[in-house]
Amino acid sequence: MTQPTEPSSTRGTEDPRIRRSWLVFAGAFFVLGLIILFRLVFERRPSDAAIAGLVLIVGFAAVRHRVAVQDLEAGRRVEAESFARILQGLSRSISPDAILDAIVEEVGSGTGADHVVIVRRRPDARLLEATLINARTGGSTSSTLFPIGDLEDPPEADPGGGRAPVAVPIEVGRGGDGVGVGVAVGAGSGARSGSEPIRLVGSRGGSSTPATDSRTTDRRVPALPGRPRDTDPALLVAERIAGRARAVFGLRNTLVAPLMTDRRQIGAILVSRRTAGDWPPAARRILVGAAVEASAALGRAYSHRQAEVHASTEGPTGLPNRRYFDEVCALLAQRRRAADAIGVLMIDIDKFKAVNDRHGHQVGDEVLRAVAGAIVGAVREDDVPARYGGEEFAVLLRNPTPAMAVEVGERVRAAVGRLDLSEWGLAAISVSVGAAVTDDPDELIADTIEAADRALYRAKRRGRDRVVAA
Ligand code: GH3
Ligand code: MG
Ligand code: MG
Repeated sequence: MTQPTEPSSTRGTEDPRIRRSWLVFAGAFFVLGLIILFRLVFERRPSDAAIAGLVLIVGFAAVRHRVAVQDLEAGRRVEAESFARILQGLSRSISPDAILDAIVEEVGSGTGADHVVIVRRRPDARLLEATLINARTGGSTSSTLFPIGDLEDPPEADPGGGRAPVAVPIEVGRGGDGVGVGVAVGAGSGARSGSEPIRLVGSRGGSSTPATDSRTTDRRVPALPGRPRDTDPALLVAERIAGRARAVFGLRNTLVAPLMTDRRQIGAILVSRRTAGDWPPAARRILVGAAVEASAALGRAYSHRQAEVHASTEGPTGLPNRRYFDEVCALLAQRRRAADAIGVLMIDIDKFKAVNDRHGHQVGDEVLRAVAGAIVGAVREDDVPARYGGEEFAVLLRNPTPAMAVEVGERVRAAVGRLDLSEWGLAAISVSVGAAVTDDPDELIADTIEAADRALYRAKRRGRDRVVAA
Protein backbone atom coordinates (compact mmCIF):
# COMPACT_ATOMS: atom_id res chain seq x y z
CA MET A 1 0.00 0.00 0.00
CA THR A 2 1.23 3.45 -0.76
CA GLN A 3 2.14 5.17 2.44
CA PRO A 4 0.91 8.71 2.61
CA THR A 5 3.75 11.12 2.60
CA GLU A 6 2.06 13.42 5.08
CA PRO A 7 -0.73 11.57 6.82
CA SER A 8 -1.28 14.26 9.42
CA SER A 9 -1.93 16.92 6.82
CA THR A 10 -4.57 14.83 5.06
CA ARG A 11 -6.37 13.49 8.12
CA GLY A 12 -8.20 16.72 8.70
CA THR A 13 -9.92 16.48 5.32
CA GLU A 14 -12.01 13.35 5.81
CA ASP A 15 -15.71 13.07 5.09
CA PRO A 16 -17.78 14.74 7.90
CA ARG A 17 -20.07 11.68 8.07
CA ILE A 18 -17.10 9.48 8.98
CA ARG A 19 -15.98 12.03 11.52
CA ARG A 20 -19.46 12.21 13.11
CA SER A 21 -19.88 8.45 13.34
CA TRP A 22 -16.42 8.19 14.84
CA LEU A 23 -17.38 10.80 17.48
CA VAL A 24 -20.58 8.88 18.36
CA PHE A 25 -18.57 5.67 18.63
CA ALA A 26 -15.87 7.24 20.79
CA GLY A 27 -18.49 8.89 23.06
CA ALA A 28 -20.45 5.66 23.55
CA PHE A 29 -17.22 3.80 24.16
CA PHE A 30 -16.17 6.31 26.79
CA VAL A 31 -19.51 5.99 28.63
CA LEU A 32 -19.25 2.18 28.48
CA GLY A 33 -15.74 2.39 29.98
CA LEU A 34 -17.04 4.60 32.80
CA ILE A 35 -19.84 2.15 33.61
CA ILE A 36 -17.45 -0.81 33.73
CA LEU A 37 -14.99 1.14 35.84
CA PHE A 38 -17.78 2.09 38.24
CA ARG A 39 -18.88 -1.55 38.57
CA LEU A 40 -15.31 -2.72 39.06
CA VAL A 41 -14.51 -0.20 41.76
CA PHE A 42 -17.79 -0.10 43.67
CA GLU A 43 -19.40 -3.50 43.06
CA ARG A 44 -16.15 -5.48 42.78
CA ARG A 45 -17.46 -8.06 40.33
CA PRO A 46 -14.49 -10.16 39.07
CA SER A 47 -16.17 -10.98 35.74
CA ASP A 48 -16.11 -7.27 34.89
CA ALA A 49 -12.32 -7.39 34.67
CA ALA A 50 -12.62 -9.72 31.67
CA ILE A 51 -15.24 -7.45 30.09
CA ALA A 52 -12.99 -4.45 30.70
CA GLY A 53 -10.12 -6.26 28.96
CA LEU A 54 -12.32 -7.09 25.96
CA VAL A 55 -13.56 -3.53 25.74
CA LEU A 56 -9.97 -2.29 25.71
CA ILE A 57 -9.07 -4.70 22.91
CA VAL A 58 -12.09 -3.61 20.86
CA GLY A 59 -11.18 0.03 21.43
CA PHE A 60 -7.59 -0.55 20.40
CA ALA A 61 -8.67 -2.42 17.25
CA ALA A 62 -11.08 0.39 16.35
CA VAL A 63 -8.35 3.01 16.64
CA ARG A 64 -5.99 0.92 14.49
CA HIS A 65 -8.71 0.47 11.91
CA ARG A 66 -9.32 4.20 11.80
CA VAL A 67 -5.64 4.96 11.31
CA ALA A 68 -5.39 2.36 8.53
CA VAL A 69 -8.44 3.77 6.74
CA GLN A 70 -7.02 7.27 6.98
CA ASP A 71 -3.69 6.10 5.56
CA LEU A 72 -5.45 4.34 2.73
CA GLU A 73 -7.48 7.45 1.95
CA ALA A 74 -4.37 9.60 2.04
CA GLY A 75 -2.60 7.14 -0.25
CA ARG A 76 -5.44 7.32 -2.74
CA ARG A 77 -5.33 11.09 -2.61
CA VAL A 78 -1.59 11.11 -3.28
CA GLU A 79 -2.20 8.78 -6.20
CA ALA A 80 -4.98 10.95 -7.62
CA GLU A 81 -2.83 14.05 -7.28
CA SER A 82 -0.03 12.22 -8.99
CA PHE A 83 -2.28 11.55 -11.99
CA ALA A 84 -3.54 15.10 -12.00
CA ARG A 85 0.05 16.29 -12.23
CA ILE A 86 0.79 13.84 -15.04
CA LEU A 87 -2.19 15.16 -16.99
CA GLN A 88 -1.21 18.73 -16.31
CA GLY A 89 2.28 18.05 -17.57
CA LEU A 90 0.90 16.42 -20.69
CA SER A 91 -1.49 19.20 -21.52
CA ARG A 92 1.30 21.72 -21.43
CA SER A 93 3.56 19.93 -23.78
CA ILE A 94 3.53 18.46 -27.21
CA SER A 95 7.14 17.40 -27.57
CA PRO A 96 7.49 13.68 -26.80
CA ASP A 97 10.49 14.34 -24.60
CA ALA A 98 8.62 16.76 -22.39
CA ILE A 99 5.71 14.33 -22.11
CA LEU A 100 8.00 11.54 -21.03
CA ASP A 101 9.81 13.77 -18.54
CA ALA A 102 6.52 14.53 -16.81
CA ILE A 103 5.54 10.87 -16.74
CA VAL A 104 8.89 9.60 -15.52
CA GLU A 105 8.88 12.02 -12.63
CA GLU A 106 5.45 10.95 -11.47
CA VAL A 107 5.95 7.24 -12.06
CA GLY A 108 9.21 7.36 -10.12
CA SER A 109 7.77 9.05 -7.07
CA GLY A 110 4.43 7.22 -7.25
CA THR A 111 5.74 3.67 -7.49
CA GLY A 112 8.77 3.91 -5.22
CA ALA A 113 10.98 2.67 -8.06
CA ASP A 114 14.72 3.16 -8.14
CA HIS A 115 14.79 3.45 -11.90
CA VAL A 116 12.40 4.11 -14.73
CA VAL A 117 13.20 2.94 -18.24
CA ILE A 118 11.46 4.25 -21.32
CA VAL A 119 11.99 2.26 -24.47
CA ARG A 120 10.44 3.72 -27.57
CA ARG A 121 10.70 3.75 -31.27
CA ARG A 122 11.63 7.09 -32.74
CA PRO A 123 8.81 8.09 -35.09
CA ASP A 124 11.08 9.17 -37.89
CA ALA A 125 13.63 6.38 -37.75
CA ARG A 126 13.84 2.65 -37.26
CA LEU A 127 15.61 3.06 -33.95
CA LEU A 128 14.60 1.64 -30.59
CA GLU A 129 15.90 4.02 -28.00
CA ALA A 130 16.14 3.02 -24.34
CA THR A 131 16.60 5.64 -21.64
CA LEU A 132 17.34 4.78 -18.03
CA ILE A 133 16.42 7.43 -15.49
CA ASN A 134 17.36 7.39 -11.83
CA ALA A 135 13.98 7.90 -10.20
CA ARG A 136 15.47 9.06 -6.91
CA THR A 137 17.51 11.92 -8.32
CA GLY A 138 15.69 12.42 -11.60
CA GLY A 139 19.09 12.54 -13.22
CA SER A 140 22.02 10.35 -14.28
CA THR A 141 20.19 9.15 -17.32
CA SER A 142 21.82 6.85 -19.76
CA SER A 143 20.57 6.15 -23.25
CA THR A 144 21.32 3.31 -25.54
CA LEU A 145 19.88 1.65 -28.61
CA PHE A 146 18.19 -1.74 -28.49
CA PRO A 147 17.87 -3.89 -31.60
CA ILE A 148 14.72 -2.82 -33.44
CA GLY A 149 13.87 -6.53 -33.65
CA ASP A 150 13.04 -6.46 -29.93
CA LEU A 151 10.04 -4.38 -30.89
CA GLU A 152 9.26 -5.49 -34.41
CA ASP A 153 9.99 -9.20 -34.57
CA PRO A 154 6.92 -11.30 -33.96
CA PRO A 155 6.99 -12.63 -30.41
CA GLU A 156 7.03 -16.37 -29.91
CA ALA A 157 3.54 -17.58 -29.02
CA ASP A 158 5.05 -19.88 -26.45
CA PRO A 159 8.12 -18.35 -24.95
CA GLY A 160 9.33 -21.75 -23.86
CA GLY A 161 10.61 -23.07 -20.61
CA GLY A 162 13.77 -21.04 -20.23
CA ARG A 163 12.47 -17.59 -20.84
CA ALA A 164 9.22 -17.32 -19.01
CA PRO A 165 7.77 -13.84 -19.14
CA VAL A 166 6.91 -14.28 -15.52
CA ALA A 167 3.90 -12.28 -15.00
CA VAL A 168 1.08 -10.80 -13.13
CA PRO A 169 -0.87 -9.39 -16.03
CA ILE A 170 -3.34 -6.68 -15.24
CA GLU A 171 -5.94 -5.44 -17.63
CA VAL A 172 -7.25 -1.97 -17.52
CA GLY A 173 -9.91 -2.15 -20.16
CA ARG A 174 -13.27 -0.62 -19.32
CA GLY A 175 -15.97 -3.06 -18.36
CA GLY A 176 -16.58 -5.46 -21.22
CA ASP A 177 -13.59 -7.65 -21.65
CA GLY A 178 -11.53 -5.72 -19.13
CA VAL A 179 -11.51 -8.64 -16.75
CA GLY A 180 -9.03 -8.35 -13.94
CA VAL A 181 -6.61 -11.22 -13.76
CA GLY A 182 -4.87 -12.46 -10.67
CA VAL A 183 -4.03 -9.66 -8.33
CA ALA A 184 -5.36 -6.96 -10.62
CA VAL A 185 -6.35 -4.04 -8.50
CA GLY A 186 -9.14 -1.79 -9.62
CA ALA A 187 -9.87 -1.09 -13.22
CA GLY A 188 -7.01 1.28 -13.85
CA SER A 189 -7.69 4.72 -15.11
CA GLY A 190 -7.63 6.69 -18.25
CA ALA A 191 -8.17 3.79 -20.63
CA ARG A 192 -9.53 5.22 -23.80
CA SER A 193 -12.22 3.68 -25.86
CA GLY A 194 -10.92 2.38 -29.13
CA SER A 195 -7.49 1.66 -27.77
CA GLU A 196 -6.18 -1.69 -26.73
CA PRO A 197 -6.25 -2.35 -23.03
CA ILE A 198 -2.80 -2.05 -21.61
CA ARG A 199 -1.54 -4.81 -19.41
CA LEU A 200 1.36 -5.17 -17.12
CA VAL A 201 4.04 -7.75 -16.63
CA GLY A 202 5.99 -8.05 -13.43
CA SER A 203 9.20 -9.95 -13.42
CA ARG A 204 12.27 -10.56 -11.40
CA GLY A 205 15.54 -11.65 -12.77
CA GLY A 206 19.21 -11.10 -12.40
CA SER A 207 21.18 -9.44 -15.10
CA SER A 208 20.58 -12.37 -17.36
CA THR A 209 19.74 -12.03 -21.00
CA PRO A 210 16.17 -12.55 -22.02
CA ALA A 211 17.03 -15.70 -23.87
CA THR A 212 18.46 -17.39 -20.81
CA ASP A 213 16.48 -15.82 -18.04
CA SER A 214 15.37 -18.83 -16.07
CA ARG A 215 15.66 -17.34 -12.64
CA THR A 216 12.53 -15.38 -12.66
CA THR A 217 10.64 -16.34 -9.58
CA ASP A 218 7.58 -14.21 -9.48
CA ARG A 219 4.42 -16.15 -8.99
CA ARG A 220 2.52 -17.03 -12.09
CA VAL A 221 -1.12 -16.24 -12.12
CA PRO A 222 -3.10 -18.49 -14.39
CA ALA A 223 -4.62 -16.72 -17.33
CA LEU A 224 -8.34 -16.62 -17.65
CA PRO A 225 -9.85 -19.06 -20.10
CA GLY A 226 -10.25 -17.53 -23.53
CA ARG A 227 -7.59 -14.88 -22.95
CA PRO A 228 -4.35 -16.68 -22.43
CA ARG A 229 -1.92 -13.97 -21.46
CA ASP A 230 0.99 -15.67 -23.17
CA THR A 231 -0.54 -15.02 -26.56
CA ASP A 232 -0.85 -11.27 -26.11
CA PRO A 233 1.87 -10.02 -28.46
CA ALA A 234 2.16 -6.59 -26.83
CA LEU A 235 2.82 -8.19 -23.44
CA LEU A 236 5.34 -10.61 -24.86
CA VAL A 237 7.15 -7.84 -26.66
CA ALA A 238 7.08 -5.68 -23.52
CA GLU A 239 8.60 -8.49 -21.50
CA ARG A 240 11.23 -9.12 -24.20
CA ILE A 241 12.16 -5.43 -23.98
CA ALA A 242 12.20 -5.63 -20.17
CA GLY A 243 14.50 -8.64 -20.38
CA ARG A 244 16.87 -6.68 -22.58
CA ALA A 245 16.73 -3.72 -20.19
CA ARG A 246 17.48 -5.96 -17.22
CA ALA A 247 20.48 -7.37 -19.04
CA VAL A 248 21.81 -4.09 -20.38
CA PHE A 249 21.23 -1.92 -17.32
CA GLY A 250 21.70 -4.64 -14.69
CA LEU A 251 18.20 -4.27 -13.25
CA ARG A 252 16.54 -6.75 -10.91
CA ASN A 253 12.90 -6.47 -9.98
CA THR A 254 10.98 -4.95 -12.87
CA LEU A 255 7.41 -4.21 -13.79
CA VAL A 256 6.65 -3.39 -17.41
CA ALA A 257 3.74 -2.14 -19.49
CA PRO A 258 3.62 -1.73 -23.27
CA LEU A 259 3.33 1.62 -25.02
CA MET A 260 0.83 1.49 -27.86
CA THR A 261 -0.40 3.98 -30.44
CA ASP A 262 -3.22 3.09 -32.83
CA ARG A 263 -2.86 -0.55 -31.89
CA ARG A 264 0.78 -0.46 -32.90
CA GLN A 265 3.34 -1.02 -30.24
CA ILE A 266 5.95 1.70 -30.06
CA GLY A 267 7.80 0.56 -26.96
CA ALA A 268 7.46 -0.11 -23.27
CA ILE A 269 7.79 1.64 -19.95
CA LEU A 270 9.25 -0.18 -16.99
CA VAL A 271 10.07 0.52 -13.40
CA SER A 272 12.74 -1.27 -11.46
CA ARG A 273 13.86 -1.49 -7.89
CA ARG A 274 16.68 -3.18 -6.05
CA THR A 275 14.61 -4.88 -3.38
CA ALA A 276 12.83 -8.16 -4.02
CA GLY A 277 9.16 -8.72 -3.28
CA ASP A 278 5.90 -7.98 -5.00
CA TRP A 279 5.17 -4.53 -6.30
CA PRO A 280 2.36 -2.89 -4.34
CA PRO A 281 -0.98 -2.64 -6.15
CA ALA A 282 -0.71 1.17 -6.16
CA ALA A 283 2.56 0.93 -8.11
CA ARG A 284 0.89 -1.32 -10.65
CA ARG A 285 -2.03 1.06 -11.03
CA ILE A 286 0.24 4.04 -11.44
CA LEU A 287 2.36 2.31 -14.07
CA VAL A 288 -0.67 1.14 -16.05
CA GLY A 289 -2.24 4.61 -15.88
CA ALA A 290 1.03 6.21 -16.92
CA ALA A 291 1.41 3.77 -19.82
CA VAL A 292 -2.08 4.61 -21.06
CA GLU A 293 -1.46 8.34 -20.80
CA ALA A 294 2.03 8.12 -22.28
CA SER A 295 0.68 6.05 -25.18
CA ALA A 296 -2.07 8.55 -25.91
CA ALA A 297 0.26 11.51 -25.66
CA LEU A 298 2.96 9.87 -27.74
CA GLY A 299 0.34 8.99 -30.33
CA ARG A 300 -0.57 12.64 -30.66
CA ALA A 301 3.04 13.73 -30.68
CA TYR A 302 3.93 11.07 -33.23
CA SER A 303 1.22 12.12 -35.63
CA HIS A 304 2.50 15.66 -35.13
CA ARG A 305 5.95 14.45 -36.15
CA GLN A 306 4.46 12.47 -38.98
CA ALA A 307 2.84 15.64 -40.22
CA GLU A 308 6.23 17.26 -40.02
CA VAL A 309 7.86 14.51 -42.03
CA HIS A 310 5.18 14.66 -44.70
CA ALA A 311 5.00 18.39 -44.79
CA SER A 312 6.25 19.80 -47.99
CA THR A 313 9.33 21.87 -47.42
CA GLU A 314 9.77 22.87 -51.02
CA GLY A 315 11.16 26.29 -51.73
CA PRO A 316 14.30 27.81 -50.42
CA THR A 317 13.66 27.98 -46.70
CA GLY A 318 13.40 24.33 -45.71
CA LEU A 319 10.70 25.36 -43.24
CA PRO A 320 7.42 23.48 -43.01
CA ASN A 321 4.73 24.99 -45.19
CA ARG A 322 1.32 26.40 -44.48
CA ARG A 323 -0.42 23.04 -44.76
CA TYR A 324 1.76 21.66 -42.01
CA PHE A 325 1.15 24.73 -39.91
CA ASP A 326 -2.60 24.26 -40.29
CA GLU A 327 -2.29 20.58 -39.35
CA VAL A 328 -0.43 21.44 -36.17
CA CYS A 329 -3.05 24.05 -35.35
CA ALA A 330 -5.80 21.45 -35.82
CA LEU A 331 -3.97 18.96 -33.61
CA LEU A 332 -3.48 21.57 -30.96
CA ALA A 333 -7.12 22.64 -31.08
CA GLN A 334 -8.20 19.04 -30.41
CA ARG A 335 -6.17 18.64 -27.27
CA ARG A 336 -6.35 22.11 -25.93
CA ARG A 337 -7.33 22.55 -22.31
CA ALA A 338 -9.02 25.62 -20.92
CA ALA A 339 -5.81 26.79 -19.29
CA ASP A 340 -3.68 26.65 -22.44
CA ALA A 341 -2.94 29.92 -24.16
CA ILE A 342 -2.01 29.98 -27.82
CA GLY A 343 -0.10 32.67 -29.62
CA VAL A 344 0.56 33.43 -33.26
CA LEU A 345 3.20 35.64 -34.84
CA MET A 346 2.74 36.69 -38.44
CA ILE A 347 5.99 37.94 -39.98
CA ASP A 348 6.36 39.66 -43.34
CA ILE A 349 9.58 40.84 -44.96
CA ASP A 350 9.55 44.58 -45.61
CA LYS A 351 9.88 45.84 -49.18
CA PHE A 352 10.81 42.44 -50.43
CA LYS A 353 9.61 43.11 -53.94
CA ALA A 354 12.34 45.70 -54.25
CA VAL A 355 14.98 43.09 -53.32
CA ASN A 356 13.74 40.84 -56.09
CA ASP A 357 13.52 43.69 -58.55
CA ARG A 358 17.00 45.01 -57.86
CA HIS A 359 19.00 41.87 -57.18
CA GLY A 360 17.06 39.14 -58.91
CA HIS A 361 14.94 36.28 -57.79
CA GLN A 362 17.85 34.11 -56.75
CA VAL A 363 19.14 36.65 -54.29
CA GLY A 364 15.55 36.98 -53.11
CA ASP A 365 15.56 33.25 -52.36
CA GLU A 366 18.80 33.61 -50.40
CA VAL A 367 17.20 36.35 -48.32
CA LEU A 368 14.19 34.13 -47.66
CA ARG A 369 16.51 31.36 -46.49
CA ALA A 370 18.42 33.73 -44.21
CA VAL A 371 15.22 35.13 -42.69
CA ALA A 372 13.89 31.61 -42.06
CA GLY A 373 17.13 30.76 -40.25
CA ALA A 374 16.87 33.88 -38.12
CA ILE A 375 13.28 33.02 -37.16
CA VAL A 376 14.15 29.44 -36.21
CA GLY A 377 17.02 30.68 -34.07
CA ALA A 378 14.87 33.25 -32.29
CA VAL A 379 11.90 31.10 -31.22
CA ARG A 380 11.78 28.46 -28.49
CA GLU A 381 12.00 24.78 -29.24
CA ASP A 382 8.34 24.15 -28.50
CA ASP A 383 7.19 26.87 -30.89
CA VAL A 384 6.31 25.97 -34.45
CA PRO A 385 7.64 28.21 -37.22
CA ALA A 386 6.40 27.80 -40.78
CA ARG A 387 6.53 29.50 -44.13
CA TYR A 388 3.00 30.77 -44.46
CA GLY A 389 3.09 32.37 -47.91
CA GLY A 390 5.54 33.92 -50.37
CA GLU A 391 7.60 36.10 -48.04
CA GLU A 392 5.37 35.67 -45.05
CA PHE A 393 6.12 33.46 -42.06
CA ALA A 394 4.03 32.32 -39.09
CA VAL A 395 5.04 31.04 -35.68
CA LEU A 396 2.71 29.15 -33.37
CA LEU A 397 3.61 29.94 -29.78
CA ARG A 398 2.86 27.43 -27.04
CA ASN A 399 1.28 28.85 -23.92
CA PRO A 400 2.64 32.41 -24.08
CA THR A 401 1.47 35.52 -22.30
CA PRO A 402 0.80 38.52 -24.60
CA ALA A 403 4.03 40.10 -23.30
CA MET A 404 6.01 36.95 -24.11
CA ALA A 405 4.58 36.86 -27.63
CA VAL A 406 5.70 40.45 -28.25
CA GLU A 407 9.10 39.59 -26.77
CA VAL A 408 9.55 36.63 -29.14
CA GLY A 409 8.43 38.91 -31.99
CA GLU A 410 11.06 41.46 -30.97
CA ARG A 411 13.71 38.73 -30.90
CA VAL A 412 12.75 37.71 -34.44
CA ARG A 413 12.83 41.33 -35.61
CA ALA A 414 16.24 41.90 -34.02
CA ALA A 415 17.67 38.65 -35.42
CA VAL A 416 16.58 39.57 -38.95
CA GLY A 417 18.02 43.07 -38.50
CA ARG A 418 21.39 41.57 -37.60
CA LEU A 419 21.60 39.41 -40.72
CA ASP A 420 24.72 40.07 -42.75
CA LEU A 421 23.64 39.99 -46.40
CA SER A 422 26.64 41.83 -47.83
CA GLU A 423 27.61 38.68 -49.69
CA TRP A 424 24.70 39.39 -52.03
CA GLY A 425 25.30 43.10 -52.16
CA LEU A 426 22.43 43.84 -49.80
CA ALA A 427 22.21 46.22 -46.89
CA ALA A 428 20.23 45.25 -43.79
CA ILE A 429 16.65 44.15 -44.23
CA SER A 430 13.75 44.21 -41.80
CA VAL A 431 10.50 42.45 -41.00
CA SER A 432 7.17 43.57 -39.60
CA VAL A 433 5.50 41.36 -37.01
CA GLY A 434 1.93 41.02 -35.78
CA ALA A 435 1.38 39.15 -32.51
CA ALA A 436 -1.86 37.74 -31.13
CA VAL A 437 -2.53 35.59 -28.06
CA THR A 438 -5.71 33.95 -26.83
CA ASP A 439 -6.48 32.02 -23.69
CA ASP A 440 -10.13 31.60 -24.59
CA PRO A 441 -10.59 27.89 -25.33
CA ASP A 442 -13.61 28.67 -27.50
CA GLU A 443 -11.68 30.97 -29.82
CA LEU A 444 -10.69 29.31 -33.06
CA ILE A 445 -7.01 29.33 -33.89
CA ALA A 446 -8.01 30.69 -37.31
CA ASP A 447 -9.36 33.78 -35.54
CA THR A 448 -6.10 34.22 -33.66
CA ILE A 449 -4.18 33.97 -36.93
CA GLU A 450 -6.45 36.59 -38.42
CA ALA A 451 -5.93 38.88 -35.42
CA ALA A 452 -2.15 38.52 -35.80
CA ASP A 453 -2.51 39.29 -39.51
CA ARG A 454 -4.43 42.49 -38.76
CA ALA A 455 -1.72 43.49 -36.26
CA LEU A 456 0.88 42.85 -38.97
CA TYR A 457 -1.03 45.12 -41.31
CA ARG A 458 -0.98 47.86 -38.65
CA ALA A 459 2.80 47.37 -38.23
CA LYS A 460 3.21 47.97 -41.97
CA ARG A 461 1.02 51.07 -41.82
CA ARG A 462 2.94 52.49 -38.90
CA GLY A 463 6.21 52.37 -40.85
CA ARG A 464 7.39 48.69 -40.85
CA ASP A 465 10.33 47.16 -38.92
CA ARG A 466 8.24 46.80 -35.75
CA VAL A 467 6.15 44.42 -33.67
CA VAL A 468 2.50 45.24 -33.06
CA ALA A 469 0.26 43.34 -30.65
CA ALA A 470 -3.33 42.58 -31.62
P1 GH3 B 1 5.74 45.14 -47.78
O1 GH3 B 1 6.78 45.80 -46.95
O2 GH3 B 1 4.48 45.91 -47.84
O3 GH3 B 1 5.51 43.74 -47.37
O4 GH3 B 1 6.30 45.14 -49.27
P2 GH3 B 1 6.72 43.90 -50.13
O5 GH3 B 1 7.45 44.36 -51.30
O6 GH3 B 1 7.45 42.91 -49.26
O7 GH3 B 1 5.29 43.27 -50.43
P3 GH3 B 1 4.67 42.64 -51.72
O8 GH3 B 1 3.56 41.75 -51.23
O9 GH3 B 1 4.31 43.72 -52.68
O10 GH3 B 1 5.81 41.74 -52.36
C1 GH3 B 1 6.09 40.45 -51.98
C2 GH3 B 1 7.06 39.89 -52.95
O11 GH3 B 1 7.59 38.63 -52.51
C3 GH3 B 1 6.50 39.62 -54.29
C4 GH3 B 1 7.07 38.30 -54.73
O12 GH3 B 1 7.74 38.40 -55.94
C5 GH3 B 1 8.05 37.96 -53.65
N1 GH3 B 1 8.10 36.52 -53.43
C6 GH3 B 1 7.11 35.72 -52.99
N2 GH3 B 1 7.56 34.43 -52.89
C7 GH3 B 1 8.85 34.44 -53.32
C8 GH3 B 1 9.85 33.41 -53.45
O13 GH3 B 1 9.64 32.23 -53.17
N3 GH3 B 1 11.07 33.80 -53.86
C9 GH3 B 1 11.35 35.09 -54.16
N4 GH3 B 1 12.57 35.41 -54.56
N5 GH3 B 1 10.44 36.07 -54.06
C10 GH3 B 1 9.19 35.74 -53.63
MG1 MG C 1 6.48 41.98 -47.63
MG1 MG D 1 3.58 39.91 -48.11
